[in-house]
Amino acid sequence: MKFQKICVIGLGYIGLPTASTFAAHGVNVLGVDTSQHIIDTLNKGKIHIHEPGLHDELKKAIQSGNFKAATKPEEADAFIIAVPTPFQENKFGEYNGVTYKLADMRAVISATESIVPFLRKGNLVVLESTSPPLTTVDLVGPILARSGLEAGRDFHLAYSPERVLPGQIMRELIENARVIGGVTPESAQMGHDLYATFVKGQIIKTDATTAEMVKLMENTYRDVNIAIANEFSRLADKFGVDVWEAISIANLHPRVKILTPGPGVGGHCISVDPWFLVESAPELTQLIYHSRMVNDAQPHFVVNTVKRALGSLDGKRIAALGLAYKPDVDDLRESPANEVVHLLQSEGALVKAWEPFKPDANLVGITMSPTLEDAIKDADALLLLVGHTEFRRFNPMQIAGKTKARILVDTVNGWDVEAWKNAGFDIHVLGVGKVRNT
Ligand code: SAJ
Repeated sequence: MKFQKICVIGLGYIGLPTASTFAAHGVNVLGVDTSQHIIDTLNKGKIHIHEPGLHDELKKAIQSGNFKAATKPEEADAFIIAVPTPFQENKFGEYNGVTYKLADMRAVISATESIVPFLRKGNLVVLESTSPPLTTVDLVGPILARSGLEAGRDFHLAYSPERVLPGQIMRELIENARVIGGVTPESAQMGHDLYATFVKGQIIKTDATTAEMVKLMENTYRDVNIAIANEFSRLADKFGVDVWEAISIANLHPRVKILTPGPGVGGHCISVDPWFLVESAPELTQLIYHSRMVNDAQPHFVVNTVKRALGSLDGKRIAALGLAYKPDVDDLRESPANEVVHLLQSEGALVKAWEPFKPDANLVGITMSPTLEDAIKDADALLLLVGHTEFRRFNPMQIAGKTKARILVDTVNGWDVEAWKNAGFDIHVLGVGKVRNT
């Protein structure tokens, strides 16, 4: 095997599944993370994130002796960088009066720097972190050159974006098509050979900057399409139309596939990545910018819907069901639900949040309930913010016995209106301009 030992730097939602999958396929993997807590947790065979199938894969990898975790890299045949690229907190770009967010590349920079002392001739370095165009060539390559070795001549350098869907990562890592962009065709080939260890989907070779663009285009395409669904929900509300019904009819057209409206777009990918294109070329990205604005404003539309259901929010007790950024995941990053809770509170509402995937989450300014019962008992309204399967499966009669609330606001079309109505609830669904239960 060409790749007997690899280092995976960054053991989060992407790095850890990737490291575990390589180890399960016979590669000796050193997982690297700057957090000693994460390293200790993993070396004990425990896990710090929730992803179906990951814990089992990791346990297998540890038992086989193929996986260990440490805070520093070692010499290896290949290095994979899978660290986060969030926004900068306090710095923004500006173009023609428009303010835009900027990528914080510090983790990519320090992960790359950590490889420099261990880089050897013939090695492969792959960046997986979603990054602005030209990062591989203009940022990673020059840092690695501090080793005295040149990318494309002495070692191989490639960009290969992860494209897996949280909640289905373990399956999609293996089955999805994978793009490998090399700084040279040889680098792309080496990347191909590395991922062929486990990828069953097509592996497409291209150059590094194209691969970076592909990743950003995919997530931006989704963001723009969710924005139009969210805008349709506001129009439907205005015109007394049920957006869910209208979308399902429109989608019968063979060339139309409208996505789903909701409380907004969250997570660490779709709500972040389009900004990397805006940052790179603000003069060319009006549609992308405005789609971000539409999605970021959707929590305000949720609050208006809640206000219509409850009248004034002042002093009203609201049980917010779900804080994750999407159904059946424990990831609360950039969650629109979080923003909704803050907006409701700013209008005087008393909100208790229940998140079954992270009941003990510590979020500034948000009161978490330890149980569902605690969240809903004294509520004036229940607000469904995430379509977790367990929420969708609620038995309306049972819930009616556990809460004094008789008003529901459903932002994800997750509940059967008739069933809840029969249990005595008045239900308001986001993007439904007429009250559906009349
Ligand atoms: N959402 C909607 N309506 C929809 C679909 C999603 O409001 O119709 C919302 C979700 O509730 C969530 C956000 O958008 O708040 C993003 O969710 P998602 O399921 O669309 O995507 P992510 O962020 O979990 O994963 C995306 C995926 N990209 C694409 O589908 C193009 C995944 O394949 C990528 O690997 C991942 O980003 C990533 O890591 O970049």
